[in-house]
Amino acid sequence: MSLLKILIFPDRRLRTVAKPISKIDSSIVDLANNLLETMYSSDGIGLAATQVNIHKRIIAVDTSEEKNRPLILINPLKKNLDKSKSVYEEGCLSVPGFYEPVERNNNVEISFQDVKGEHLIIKPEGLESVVIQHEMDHLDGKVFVDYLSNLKREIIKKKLIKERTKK
Ligand code: GNR
Ligand code: NI
Repeated sequence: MSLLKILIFPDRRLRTVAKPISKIDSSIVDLANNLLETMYSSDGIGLAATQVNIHKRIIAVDTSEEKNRPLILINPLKKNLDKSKSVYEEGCLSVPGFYEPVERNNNVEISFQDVKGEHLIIKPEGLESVVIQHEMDHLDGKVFVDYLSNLKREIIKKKLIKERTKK
C-alpha cells in the first residue's frame, strides 16, 4: 500500500473530469486500497481519485465512528429520488482548514460497481449521502467551494495560495 499526495485547491488538476473504469483488475484493487489508506491517514471520511491526481471514476468513503466500514464505489451514478435538500457544513482534504455550508439532495440512489465488478445500488442516508455526493462532484472536476459565493471562494483561494508559498 502507499500514501498518495493530495492536491490542494486551486490546483487546476482538481478540474479534470475522471474517466470511467472499463476493467476492474488488480491495479484498480491496489488503487482502491491506496485511496482508503490515504483517506484514513488524513482523517478523512471520503476521498476521490481526482484528489490524488488519478483521473479514474473511483471513490473511497467511510463515515463509520470506528472507521471500520470502508466503501469503494467504482463508476458511481446518482439518481435524485425527490427534490428534498439539506444543508451540511462541509470540509474537504483539498481545501484544508475551511468548513462551509453546502446544500445537497437528501434522497439519492447510487448505482456503482464494487472492487469485484459487481453492480450494486444503495440509498445512502445522512452524512454518508452527503459525502458520496461530495466525492462524485470531485470526479466531475467540482469542489465544494464552487457552491459558495465568489467572494468566499476567492478569500479561500487567496489564503490557500499564501499557505502554499510558506511550504
Ligand atoms: O473528510 C471529509 N469530511 C467531509 C465533511 C463534510 C462533508 C464532506 C466531507 S468529505 C471530506 C474528505 C474529502 O475531501 N473528500 O473529497
Ligand atoms: Ni473533497
